[in-house]
Amino acid sequence: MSSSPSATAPSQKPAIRHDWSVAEIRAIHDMPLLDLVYRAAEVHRAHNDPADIQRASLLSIKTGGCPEDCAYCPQSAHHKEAKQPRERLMAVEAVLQEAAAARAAGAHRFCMGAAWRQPKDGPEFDAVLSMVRGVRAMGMEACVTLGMLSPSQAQRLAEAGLTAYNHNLDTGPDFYGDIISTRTYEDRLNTLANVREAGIGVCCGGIVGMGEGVTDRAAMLQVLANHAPHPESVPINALVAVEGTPLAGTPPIDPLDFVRMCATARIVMPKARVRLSAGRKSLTREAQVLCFLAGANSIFYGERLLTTANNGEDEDEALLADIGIAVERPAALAAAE
Ligand code: SAM
Ligand code: DTB
Ligand code: SF4
Repeated sequence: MSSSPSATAPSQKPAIRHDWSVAEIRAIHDMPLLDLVYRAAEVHRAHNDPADIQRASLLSIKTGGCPEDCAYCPQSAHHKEAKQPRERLMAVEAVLQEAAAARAAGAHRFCMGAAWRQPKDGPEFDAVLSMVRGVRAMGMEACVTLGMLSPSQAQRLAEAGLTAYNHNLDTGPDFYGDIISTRTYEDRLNTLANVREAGIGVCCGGIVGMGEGVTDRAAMLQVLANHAPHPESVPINALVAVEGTPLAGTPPIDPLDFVRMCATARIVMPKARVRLSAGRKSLTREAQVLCFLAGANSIFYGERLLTTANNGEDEDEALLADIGIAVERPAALAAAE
């Protein structure tokens, strides 16, 4: 095995650390790939059941017309060429129907995304609270991503039973300004602190393949891993380069670099759920299996992400079956509360 910082004896449970340097993380990331995957698998198996791969379904409950200017996002009102129409917030019943269908197909978690800079208090926020209560009543985990959140909004979501709030750092602090100008890294960290303070699980990760350097990727993982506690959930997205966004035409990342990112996230955050998120459609089955071996333990399940396509449920069920993981499809609920 190659030597690297903070190496652990194979049988020893690696310590959970919050004092990583960017250089240490980069050294792990850059290890020979087989050593990296082997080490990540060891950390994964010391802390988690490798057969526990969570399926999360996603729904865009309010699409398009977002005032933020995130360069990757087709929902930004700044990228008119992306032609994503602005829609209103979906009705609570329609959302709960989708949640029930996701549950029946075998989802464990239901994630709802809204293209807002921040939610407005009032009827729309109240409707989101009802959606959260409805999803929880079906026995699924509930996650929402609504933009920036005030402490009182976080508190109300916690009272509704929200399992986790997704708010990504997207990239490292030095590259961030190349991607978003309408809100700062500090704004994002404040929202994450409000979520944590309210007792909601933190879901926070980022995107690879936007033109950032490997050091930016390591720097993002450093910010995440130096939070105590670590985020419970870390989505790793590969850029989906959507026509009409400023990042259209960006060359796709090498799938092996995606594997490296999953493995490094697993090593520095041993217990977090590392989520194989956007961009999975461009990975082969074999690349996905390598990600699972390296510690990724969740997928988005269902043929749509928010506005872009995802792998079909049948395809994923077959992939999981082929690696020995059965998808249970629970009986439909009589009625959503
Ligand atoms: N508006 C909310 C926010 O940004 O906080 C929630 C929705 S936003 C679409 C959730 C995350 O999806 C983003 O932070 C980004 O990491 C990821 N994402 C969005 N568009 C993407 C794309 N084209 N490719 C990969 N990831 C993307
Ligand atoms: C996350 O990190 N990835 C998901 C979820 N959190 C909300 C969203 C991916 C969106 C991909 C582009 C789209 O479908 O619009
Ligand atoms: Fe808006 Fe979220 Fe898209 Fe940024 S990523 S433009 S905040 S919907």
